[in-house]
Amino acid sequence: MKERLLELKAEALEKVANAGGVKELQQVKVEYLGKKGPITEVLRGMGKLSAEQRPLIGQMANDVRSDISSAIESKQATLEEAALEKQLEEEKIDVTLPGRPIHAGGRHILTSILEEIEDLFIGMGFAVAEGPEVEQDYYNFEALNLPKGHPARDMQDSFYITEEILMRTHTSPVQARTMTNNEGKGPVKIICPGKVYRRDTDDATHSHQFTQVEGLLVDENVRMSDLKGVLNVFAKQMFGEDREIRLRPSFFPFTEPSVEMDISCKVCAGEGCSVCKGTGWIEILGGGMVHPNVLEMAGYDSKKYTGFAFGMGAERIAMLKYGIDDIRHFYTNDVRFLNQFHKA
Ligand code: 2NL
Repeated sequence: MKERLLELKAEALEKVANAGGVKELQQVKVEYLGKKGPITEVLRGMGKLSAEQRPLIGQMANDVRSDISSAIESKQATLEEAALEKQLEEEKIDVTLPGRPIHAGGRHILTSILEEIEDLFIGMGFAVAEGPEVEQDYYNFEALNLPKGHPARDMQDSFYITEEILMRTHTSPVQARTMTNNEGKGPVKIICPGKVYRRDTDDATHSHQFTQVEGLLVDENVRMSDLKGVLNVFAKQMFGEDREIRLRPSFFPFTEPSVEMDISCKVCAGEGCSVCKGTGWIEILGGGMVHPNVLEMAGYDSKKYTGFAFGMGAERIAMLKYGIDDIRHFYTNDVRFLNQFHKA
């Protein structure tokens, strides 16, 4: 029996030593230490032994079991360590490789310029108001002193949906709506940015859809000098403190008197060049005192309330500020054009 146990031990230890994987090792464990294994078999036959032999063989069998068991355990640890080592080796990453570049998006230049204009007027106490792009004839024309038959609302200049509904041709209807909603009370102090639509043949300076920002201030004692002051702050903050403004008389059906504003040319500092066509001045927006008819139609007493209004094309502002020579660049979305305006 003693020989049999030593034989089993040698056999088992050899198999443990030769086991190439955890699975194989597990099989050896089941084979030798399991309930149906040869050692259990030996223990079962102990009844035939003498009283002196029995404890000796019992002890020996237990020693053999525990020797095999610890051999398996240590082999298991070795195998696991080797497997981990192999995995680490295979999954090694080269931290010195260059990373993949992440192409982060950026704001469209038109969005940036709109935010800049908005922030600037918000800084002077204006609120931002928005309204529908598909508008009623009443708010787009009638309420702005453009009655039916007026030459400035010629069918050919607008996109009509029905006879009474059209794509707004300016953002003024938002202001007409805001005034109407304010029920004849002051102050109204808003800017209205948004898309506008005009039937036009696209070229370098015209687009059938562009972005307008209009401003409106209605209250008691609002004067032309208030308009001039606000626009002077706007021009200097947008284009530089060294810029001068000037107002020239003009005409709009919804303002009286009406003006156009120029800023001094930066390229030639007033001397005259190709950018300002030799005049030293560049036109940037139009405005004036809100026509009494417009105030009255919106429910204001034009003897008590006055107001100023102005409007500008956001594309034109961006073109002047950044030297962009074609309005179509804003809508063609060539990334080489757009990326120029992304910071870092
Ligand atoms: C331009 C000129 C202008 C206005 C817009 C306006 C609005 C109301 C009443 C009176 Cl509710 N006026 N807006 C006034 C003068 C000029 O826009 O060149 N836009 C691109």
